[in-house]
Amino acid sequence: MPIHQEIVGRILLLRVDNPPVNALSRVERRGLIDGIVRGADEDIDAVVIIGTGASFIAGADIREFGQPPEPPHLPEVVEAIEASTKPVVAAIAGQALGGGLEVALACHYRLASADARLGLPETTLGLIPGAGGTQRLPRLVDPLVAADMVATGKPRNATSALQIGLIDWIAERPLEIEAVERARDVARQSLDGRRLSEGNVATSTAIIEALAHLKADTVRKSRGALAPGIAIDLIRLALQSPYDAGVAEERARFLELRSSPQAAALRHIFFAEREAAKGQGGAARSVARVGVIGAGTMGAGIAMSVADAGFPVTLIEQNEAALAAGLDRIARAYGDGVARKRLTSEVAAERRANITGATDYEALAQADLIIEAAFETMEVKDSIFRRLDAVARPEAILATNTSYLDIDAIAAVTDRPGQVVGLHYFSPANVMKLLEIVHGRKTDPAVLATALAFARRTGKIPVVAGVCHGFIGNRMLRAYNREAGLLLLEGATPSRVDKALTDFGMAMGPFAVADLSGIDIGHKGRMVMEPGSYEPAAFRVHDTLVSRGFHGRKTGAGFYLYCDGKVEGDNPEVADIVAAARENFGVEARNIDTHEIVERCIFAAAAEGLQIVKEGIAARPGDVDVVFVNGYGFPRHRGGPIFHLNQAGDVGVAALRGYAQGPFGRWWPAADPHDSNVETHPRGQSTQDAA
Ligand code: 3H9
Repeated sequence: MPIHQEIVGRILLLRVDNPPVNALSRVERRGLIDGIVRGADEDIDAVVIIGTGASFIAGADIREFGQPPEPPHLPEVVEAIEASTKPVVAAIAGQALGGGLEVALACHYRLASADARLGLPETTLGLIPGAGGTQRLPRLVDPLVAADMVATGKPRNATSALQIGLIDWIAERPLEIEAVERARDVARQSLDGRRLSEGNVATSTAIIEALAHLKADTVRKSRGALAPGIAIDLIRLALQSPYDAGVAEERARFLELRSSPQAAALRHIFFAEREAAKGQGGAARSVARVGVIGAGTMGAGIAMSVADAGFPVTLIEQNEAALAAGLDRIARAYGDGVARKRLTSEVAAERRANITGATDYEALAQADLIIEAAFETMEVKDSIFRRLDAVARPEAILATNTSYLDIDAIAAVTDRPGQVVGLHYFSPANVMKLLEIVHGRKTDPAVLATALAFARRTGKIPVVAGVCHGFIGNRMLRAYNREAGLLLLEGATPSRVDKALTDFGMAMGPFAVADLSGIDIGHKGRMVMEPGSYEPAAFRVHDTLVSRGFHGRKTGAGFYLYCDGKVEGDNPEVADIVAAARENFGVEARNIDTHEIVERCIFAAAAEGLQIVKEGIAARPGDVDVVFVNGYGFPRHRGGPIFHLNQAGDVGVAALRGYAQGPFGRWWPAADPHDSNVETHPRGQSTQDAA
């Protein structure tokens, strides 16, 4: 039985036992109702709901969302719990998320251990709480706090939960023992005021106005994701309508969203991230000490990311001045985090203290993992890896943060090519979640497993890639940028392309990104590429801008003009440069609609992604989606470029084939989602019926 019943004295313990996270599927829902029925018996004074293992209940079983809902539904379960005539105490260790928190909210008392995390993360899955969460929560905590919790999905720790009134107590003794004692204490007390659905919410015009502001802000930041705004509407409804009306509306909206494409996309990316993080065989070795080479922006960010996870880090620079500048950059970044209230000064000091600077490679002699983040040329990498090979312990793993260079060539300069791996971080490395782990031809499986485990320990979302120019993400980005560049020649403007793509949900448009990162950076990269390995027409405008000194934001002009770092408008020179490029390449300008702009750029990334899978550079399409969502600003609620292409079905495939016939069609790889070599639905997740 997934819900074990046990009687301790006259207290009935209901133990939820559905490893690994005690998600609620049909059997647990049934078991909870049965438990509440048993609790009504005369020999029971009170009921405790507790999880087995490290979690209370991590929510509804997400895997069931692909199938028709089966009774008993969670709303029935929570109503039964709340209606119990005997007090019910939720004893929360670990996660009480989504439906798990809704169960706890239906209980009459909530006791949590210090490690508890309580939240309603449904919006991150394209849903809203569907079992009374939006209606009970604002009857317990400040409605604005409730609105923030449902909109962001961010969980609260036990201390914060106690502060906002979400729980009654933090356990001071072993959870189960204290829960039974608390249940005994409350057993004879009246349940008046303990059933949240019976309570009212104190409201005011000021609160309603604040909710309206929060909603406007949330909708703007959601980039087209629907659930967060709807969740706030439901909190407002809780303030303005009786509980029954609110909960009926919540259920209706939940069912609507459950079968939406956005929910299917977000489930896809949820499972794809977990699949990508799994090992591919090989036992992980332990990593206790880490070295980082290079204290520039990237190296400093990597050092912080590692130090934040509690590892001692030795940061190496070539000389004292460069080292001091790097350590200063790190100190300022932590100071900034404190000023913005992202962390306390104590935590910042602890993390900062994990980083020690040195200029001598001998300081790396004890490191288990050394991550090189130096200048991006083969000569520099070559010399660093030779030196590392000489000083590092024989079992130490040598990693490079290169974004493009050939890891096999880097490994070949060492006597331990099996110990060499790519760890491609994204900037800022202490913030961005994505980490491409690049395995070379000779990388030992244990080294790969260690890199994956290390990535997870440092809070990253890892994806394994094989060696090719740009690995997974930058290779897809090149295809995406190629189409954006060609669209300029064919008649679009930078601002139209950028707007179409940000309206689609991209965090920024490709030309705004080019200006931000420096148009000269891409230009330099192309200069060392094999001639014929990229489309010159697509980047002629970029290259001409660079030759005229327009490198983007840092020079005050690129595709756009800037004043004090803010966009002032289009750069008027671009139109002439585009006209000249058109003439040069014999391209006629035409009217290009928004649909084509988005389709060309996104499908180009998807097609390249499919090709990457076909070549075995990525293991599965889900990995490709995870990379573009977490490293390149692709809207999560669209599931990634390949998922998006799949959702377009036959129309999408026809469009791909059409582009492959177009004037620059030779750049479109032949792979398409119907290709038998590319399994686009890992783990049996269907994109069409996953809702
Ligand atoms: C909901 O509750 C709707 C209700 O409002 C209304 C209903 C009417 N279901 O992440 P991990 C699996 S919506 C099924 O690697 P961690 C996960 O796939 C739900 N499976 O561990 C993985 O499986 P595998 C609201 C789930 O320790 C394994 O558990 N709840 C679920 O890093 C371990 O997961 C959420 O959104 C689930 N709900 O993190 C919570 N959760 O080993 C979603 C996990 O086969 N979950 N699995 O790959 C999480 O945020 C994290 O998993 C958690 C643990 C923090 C719990």
